Amino acid sequence: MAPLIRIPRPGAAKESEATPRALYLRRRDFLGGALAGAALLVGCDGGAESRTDEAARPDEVTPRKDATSYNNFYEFGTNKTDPAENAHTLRPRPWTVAVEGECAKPGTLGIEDVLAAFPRQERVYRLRCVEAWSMVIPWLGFPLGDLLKRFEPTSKAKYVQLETLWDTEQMPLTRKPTLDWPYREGLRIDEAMHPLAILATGMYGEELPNQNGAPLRLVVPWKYGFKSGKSIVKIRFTEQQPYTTWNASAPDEYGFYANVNPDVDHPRWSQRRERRIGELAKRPTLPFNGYGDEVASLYAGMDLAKLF
Ligand SMILES: Nc1nc2c(c(=O)[nH]1)N[C@H]1C(S)=C(S)[C@@H](COP(=O)(O)O)O[C@H]1N2
Ligand SMILES: [Mo]
Repeated sequence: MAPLIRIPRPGAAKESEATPRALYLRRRDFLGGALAGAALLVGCDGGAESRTDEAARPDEVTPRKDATSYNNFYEFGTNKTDPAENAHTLRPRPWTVAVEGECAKPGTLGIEDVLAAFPRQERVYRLRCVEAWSMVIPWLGFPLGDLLKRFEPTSKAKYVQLETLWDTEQMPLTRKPTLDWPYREGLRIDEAMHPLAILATGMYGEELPNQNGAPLRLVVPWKYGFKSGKSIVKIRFTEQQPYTTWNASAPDEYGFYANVNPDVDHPRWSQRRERRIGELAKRPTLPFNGYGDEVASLYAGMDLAKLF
C-alpha cells in the first residue's frame, strides 16, 4: 500500500497536484455546455463550511493515476493494485443493463442506448471509502433517476437494487467466494432519485477504465464508497429493502444506508478522519461527506446511529 500514497516532496505538492487538475480542466473545455451542476465543483464549496482547523484545505482533484491504480473492485482481487492489473479481462462492450421488478415498463438497454439517451455532465465528487481514505474524482455521468423514470416505477417501488456483472470467465477470481457474488448494492427510491446520485460512464474527461467499473457504475457521493457498485448489469425495483452484499456479509460493520458519518465509528476503526490520497495530514470527515445541505433532509427523523 505504501508506494501508492503520494508523499509530496517539500514544496512540490502544489505542482504535482496542479498538473492533473490543469489537464482535466483543459479537457473540460471540450465537453461543451454539459457542465450542469457547476456548484458541485468542489473548488466552489470551500466557503460553505468555515472550517478553521489546520486540516481544512481546499479539495484538489486527485491525480488520475491514483484514482485508476488504487482501487477496490474485489472481483479482480482484494489488494488496491489488483484491479488495475487484472481488470483488462473485463469486456465493457457489448454491454446491456436489464431493468426489472416493480415498474410498468421493464426492459433492457444497451450501453450505446444509454450513452445516446442521457447527456453526460461532469460532476466532481469526493469519494469516501469506509476504510477511511478518500479521493476527489471528476466523473462523467447522468442522474440515476433520469434512467429509472424511463421504466416507470410503480407505487410499490420503494427501493432499487443494482447488480454488478458476475462472469467467471471475465472475472476469474470470482470462482472463489471472496464475497457472495454477484456484488449487489441498493438504495431507497428517494435516494436513488436524488439528483446527486449518478450513473457514471467516464472520469477525467475519458471513458471509465475497467478497474473503475466500466462501462457503467453507480456514484453516490454522500455514502461510503462500497455503495457505488461497479460494472452494473441489472437494476431491480423492489418493495422490500433489497439484499446488499457488504451488509449481508458483516451487518455490524456495513449498514444498508452507509451514509458517511464521522459520529458513527466502524467497529474496528474511527470514522472521524480520513486519509486523502495524495496528502500527508489527515482531514476531518464531514457528515454526509460534505453533501448534507443537499441530502440530510432525506433522513429527517431517522436515528442514523441505528440505521447506519
Ligand atoms: N462490483 C464492485 N463494486 C465496487 C466494489 C467492489 O469490490 N466490487 N468496491 C466498492 C468500494 S469499497 C469502493 S471504495 C469503490 C471504489 O471505487 P474506485 O475504485 O473507482 O475509486 O467501489 C465500490 N464498488
Ligand atoms: Mo470502499
